[in-house]
Amino acid sequence: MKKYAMVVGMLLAAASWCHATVIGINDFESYANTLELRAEWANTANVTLSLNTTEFHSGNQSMKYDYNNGASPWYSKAEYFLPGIEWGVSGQDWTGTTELSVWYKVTAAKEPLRFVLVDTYGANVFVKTIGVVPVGDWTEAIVDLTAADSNGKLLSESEIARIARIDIVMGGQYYGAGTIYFDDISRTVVPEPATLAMLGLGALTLIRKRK
Ligand SMILES: [Ca+2]
Repeated sequence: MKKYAMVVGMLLAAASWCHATVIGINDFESYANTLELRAEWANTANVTLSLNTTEFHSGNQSMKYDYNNGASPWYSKAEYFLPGIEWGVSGQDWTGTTELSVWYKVTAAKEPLRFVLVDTYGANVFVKTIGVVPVGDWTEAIVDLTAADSNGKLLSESEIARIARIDIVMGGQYYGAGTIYFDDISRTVVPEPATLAMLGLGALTLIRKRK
């Protein structure tokens, strides 16, 4: 019985040790100027991206996103290739990621805000439309990656293990212009119960071998 008490103890220790972890993706503090930001953030024709030092959620800087959807391709998109990925080969392994968090501030509103996760093969594997976000102060958009996206699609285990790009899209619905600032993009990782169960099994195996 002592051994089972030990296993339970180890499980509890593992559970408290494996709490949720927030992993920063981009806080826009590393860029010296707009050119450096644009080297990492590509954009479509209808959006102008710049480093901004007057509006920010953290630190001293954010990304200003000026768009005008009144011309082809009738939407705006900024693409951020995640560090360390090899396009077409391997992405970042986001296994265990439960949510994506992005802070934004709107000073001129017109179009619906949308976040898209793209895998290393260029497929849009998770599309979440937040909607037309109103003018206001800094707001956190939390995208639940464990639930279905705006198309009713769930992220598969293989897709979440090869995330390569985050797209910030202002969808073409009203073909208008607006300005929105972005800061503090992060993701939260929570170990799955299966991981804890595996730890428990591992502990049991160890104890049995010691008999
Ligand atoms: Ca910042």
